[in-house]
Amino acid sequence: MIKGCIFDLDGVIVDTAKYHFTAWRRLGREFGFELTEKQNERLKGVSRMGTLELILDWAGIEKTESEKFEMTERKNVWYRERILEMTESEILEGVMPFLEDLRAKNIPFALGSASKNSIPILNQIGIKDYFVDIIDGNRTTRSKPDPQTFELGAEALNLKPEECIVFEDSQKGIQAALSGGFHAVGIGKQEVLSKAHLVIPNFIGRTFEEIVELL
Ligand code: B16
Ligand code: MG
Repeated sequence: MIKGCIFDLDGVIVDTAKYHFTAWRRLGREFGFELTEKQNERLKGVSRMGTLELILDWAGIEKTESEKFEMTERKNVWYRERILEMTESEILEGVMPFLEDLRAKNIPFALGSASKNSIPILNQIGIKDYFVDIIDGNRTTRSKPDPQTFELGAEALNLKPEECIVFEDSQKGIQAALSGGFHAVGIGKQEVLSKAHLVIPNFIGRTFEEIVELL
């Protein structure tokens, strides 16, 4: 029986992928690399350092550990400048009614994100206190596709993986949910997230019961 939910943040609750993209492209341009939208797709759900390493690899550039650290810090300053301007109007359509539906039915839910900026983002959009717990990149030691993020989420909800639905927009996140034994719902395109148990384009008009029935 499904008793709780775990939500990814970027791409599920808000569309911060576009802000990550702008900041990574700015960094790439410093060493003559032009990041494309298509490459950005592959960065979804990947940790900050993992993202830089992929970009350097695509650009054919090598950097020392301390240079890489400095680069990720700089990118994060640009990214944070943008997210600190976010407002609740940036919550993706359909998300608030869905969260309210869960609350009305006493279905507990947690956040399960790779981002180390999840708390400032949730504060900006005013929904931090909706979550039983916030599992993010500051609390995990293994990145998606490892299931650790969602396992900690289930623990916080006091539920087993098979009692939780994970909502994810990235292939790595879906992989993480599946390997942890969760019900995996993809938010986005069927062709991108085909491994998920169910794919929906967004939360508009959805209820918890309807999703459970479709699984
Ligand atoms: P930060 P999610 C992920 O968030 C993003 O999808 C990914 O693009 C980003 O690199 C990662 O967070 C780390 O973010 O630099 O803020 O720590 O989709 O798992 O909510
Ligand atoms: Mg995501």
